[in-house]
Amino acid sequence: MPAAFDADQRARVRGVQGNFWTEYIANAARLQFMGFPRALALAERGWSAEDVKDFSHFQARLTPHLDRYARMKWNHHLPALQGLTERAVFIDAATVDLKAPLPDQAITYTLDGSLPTASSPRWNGPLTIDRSLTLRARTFRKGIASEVYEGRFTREAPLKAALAPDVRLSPGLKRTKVSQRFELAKDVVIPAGSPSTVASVPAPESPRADNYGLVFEGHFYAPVTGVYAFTTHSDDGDVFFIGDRRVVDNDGSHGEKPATGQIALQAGWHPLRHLYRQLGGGQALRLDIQRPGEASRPARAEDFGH
Ligand SMILES: [Ca+2]
Repeated sequence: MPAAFDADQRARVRGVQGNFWTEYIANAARLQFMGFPRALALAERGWSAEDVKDFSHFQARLTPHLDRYARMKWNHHLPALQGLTERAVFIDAATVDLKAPLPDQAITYTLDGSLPTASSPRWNGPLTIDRSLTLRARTFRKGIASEVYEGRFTREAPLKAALAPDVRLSPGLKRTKVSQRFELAKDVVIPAGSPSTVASVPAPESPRADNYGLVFEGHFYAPVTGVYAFTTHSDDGDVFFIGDRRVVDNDGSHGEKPATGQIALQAGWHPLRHLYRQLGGGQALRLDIQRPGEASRPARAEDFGH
């Protein structure tokens, strides 16, 4: 129940309802897949007290329903495969450990890009990958097949650093604003003689403005050799470069949304260029950094030098 409803409005709510729009649903099997067990989740919500939200308890009660669907030969969504990321960059080798939530949910996989079937090789424990490839996997349970999951693994030699790790630079990035409407963030160019300032981290104009571009330039500090992940959140779009490589492409006209890219870097300083473009309406620009073996966190001035 929406928190904004007062007692009178709450008293008028009769129940919950789920709707299907089927213009992109090609057949009955797909309709069943989209509806089950989603319909159970809707019922769970409708019949539960407002403060009761226990997903693990719901999951435990789900299995007999999935068994019933399978007996009736109703297609349905199987609990999601775990352990596969869509894109992974690695230097020497990557280890993948896939898990299916239910004990009798079998996993099959292929490494040549072909569609996994029930007779494809069975997954039995962690797999070490030492070359670039596409891993596709699927789960099977009581005659029902899951959708196909795909992970692209890319082996990369770490990019050589432009400056050694012990070089001292001032924290932050050089920031240049261009008051002009650009079609895309990648089109933002700085007119000759434009003044620049220093920003600790990439961020939009304050207060909010319309029709401008920002360019952040400097170096990124990689404390160790390894794979780094960069996530940008932007409205409208942005593109993030390390050296010549476009690591994150979050360009276009859109509301705030994230995009992530990975790159293998040698320890040291790497040239960085981050382009942002705002048209109108809302605006946002944030950068998160994940160093090798660490959790992703917001960028800090010490991550950069200029
Ligand atoms: Ca906008």
